[in-house]
Amino acid sequence: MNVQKNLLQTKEKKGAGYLVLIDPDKQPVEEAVRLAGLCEQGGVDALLIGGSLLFSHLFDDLIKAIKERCSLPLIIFPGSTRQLSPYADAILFISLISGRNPTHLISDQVFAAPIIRSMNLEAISTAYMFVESGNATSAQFLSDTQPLPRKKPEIAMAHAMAAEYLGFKLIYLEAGSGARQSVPESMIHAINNSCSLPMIVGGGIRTPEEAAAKVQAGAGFIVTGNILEKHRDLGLIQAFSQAIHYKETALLS
Ligand code: 1GP
Repeated sequence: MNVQKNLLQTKEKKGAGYLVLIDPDKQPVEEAVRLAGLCEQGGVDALLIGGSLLFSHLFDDLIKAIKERCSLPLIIFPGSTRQLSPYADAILFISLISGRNPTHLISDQVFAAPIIRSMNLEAISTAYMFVESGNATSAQFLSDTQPLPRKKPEIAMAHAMAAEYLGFKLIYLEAGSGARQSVPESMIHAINNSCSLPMIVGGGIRTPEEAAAKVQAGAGFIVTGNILEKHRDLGLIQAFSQAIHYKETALLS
């Protein structure tokens, strides 16, 4: 399976794609497997696995257990170079381009690349940008970088244009897990008008309406994490899927 191609086809067909983040530190393996099953039933398009920290030593076990019970594409969303596994389908190969910390711009990638090659994992080149979100998120603290100011979309736009010229395949606009304020629609809109790369948007998205607003502004993919850890509810997952898959929803109604 070519995961990147699969994601782009999903976006084409459904209008936008729905990704759910499963953080290995936030739940025991059995709970994560159950959540993955609900996601599959509820119309989610792919799962992201990863977290800012990794306390759990069961990363491989978790991925294997989910793979056994769920057929959704499993994509590693690595918080560090320790989050690699040959059992996943792909990895977001991210460079934190909103920051100026060389470790996360290129150094981590140099250490990870040979291992990813030996694991035969599909690497999806992703320009990762933190956006100011009203509170200090773990990812910002741990990466020792400053987020993009939320009221200055032109700075975010310039980063997105640079990402396109540098050859990245995706942009990930991140407010941070548990963010008080999600990425503003005005910023998504500005980037969408100035750059042709598909955009993943996540962090602090708590309702299907909020997800729909991001899609309307130009997000190609929406990520939710925390909200489903709190409410492991099939109805909520379905509501997110319908809000995000606007083309499919329009056809069905
Ligand atoms: C983090 O965007 C994801 O990268 C998910 O954020 O947990 O706030 O939904 P939440």
